[in-house]
Amino acid sequence: MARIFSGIQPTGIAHLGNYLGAIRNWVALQNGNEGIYCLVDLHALTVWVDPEALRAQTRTNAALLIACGIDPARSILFNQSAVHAHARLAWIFNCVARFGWLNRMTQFKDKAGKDREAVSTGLFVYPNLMAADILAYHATEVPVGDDQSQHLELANDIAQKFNHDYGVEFFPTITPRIMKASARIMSLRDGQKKMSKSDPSDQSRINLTDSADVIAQKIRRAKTDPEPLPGSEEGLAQRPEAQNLVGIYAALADQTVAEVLRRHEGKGFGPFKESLTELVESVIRPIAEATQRIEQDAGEIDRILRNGADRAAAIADPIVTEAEKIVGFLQP
Ligand code: AQP
Repeated sequence: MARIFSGIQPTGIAHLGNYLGAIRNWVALQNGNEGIYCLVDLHALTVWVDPEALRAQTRTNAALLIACGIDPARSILFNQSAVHAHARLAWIFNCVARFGWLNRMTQFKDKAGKDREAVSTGLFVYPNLMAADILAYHATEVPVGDDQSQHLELANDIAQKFNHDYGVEFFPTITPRIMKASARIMSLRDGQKKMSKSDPSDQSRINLTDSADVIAQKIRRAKTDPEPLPGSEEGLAQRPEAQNLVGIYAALADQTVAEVLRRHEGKGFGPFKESLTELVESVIRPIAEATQRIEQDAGEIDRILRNGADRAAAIADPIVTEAEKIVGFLQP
């Protein structure tokens, strides 16, 4: 039985990319593993977020995860700030990780853009906190989208350097679990950019709480090209938007891209988008309805998260206390 850790930022509402790249995988991995799933509100603070919105989005995303199939009786579901071990270990990792390592992180470059001087220092050390999230549990399996691969490599570098510097074999090696087929779902407005909660255009993503009408409208307006669908994958080269829509279809239908193309070869995007809309709606409708139901009892969501935090702390506190002993903190 492996210990799995993964997290999602409550910076907005989880979208189809989060679902296909991560959440769907988390649900499946609950069988036969110990799942620890976290609403990473400390990470959310690395860019400005309104406090009331952060609280509300933390509850909504908790409801969404439960609606998607995360079972809080089996898995541990909690919000990161409620377990202090994350911040304690992150500080130690801030002192282990090297500035140059963080400087190479492409997510930082993308998010900071041209105005590096003005972004929070939290955004820069984000990967150290992510390493702490995982290693505070000695988790070894991390199911994430492909966009997080570089951060996981860095987490392993940090673990190794800690072990080496202090002459211990304390932190284990992390294995990323990346579902290649749906690892990177792209924006509906720009096939070169990943679908993201923080994209200013709501038209760029399908939120897991979107109504059928909104889904239909977003897919109808999704950027495409004038060519019909090709019969094989080579025909999708240099057509990022077409590739993205076919990829979403394949991931949701549990088919290969080749199978989807065989079935839709020669069709224009009008009819293909209609089939895709039906498929997306059939997956999202039950999730959105269950989320609405669960959200009506905010007290129950808070109880679930409190209970999850207690269970998480029971695992992480002794591990982080041991790390603190290793680095030489006096524990009177
Ligand atoms: N477009 C995507 N395709 C596949 N997987 C994705 N993930 C995110 N976007 C895609 C995966 O979802 C998990 C949770 O992501 P996150 O909330 O921690 O942060 P993120 O990767 O930065 O996602 P967003 O939506 O782009 O959030 P914002 O805009 O707040 O930064 C991760 O496993 C991620 O790989």
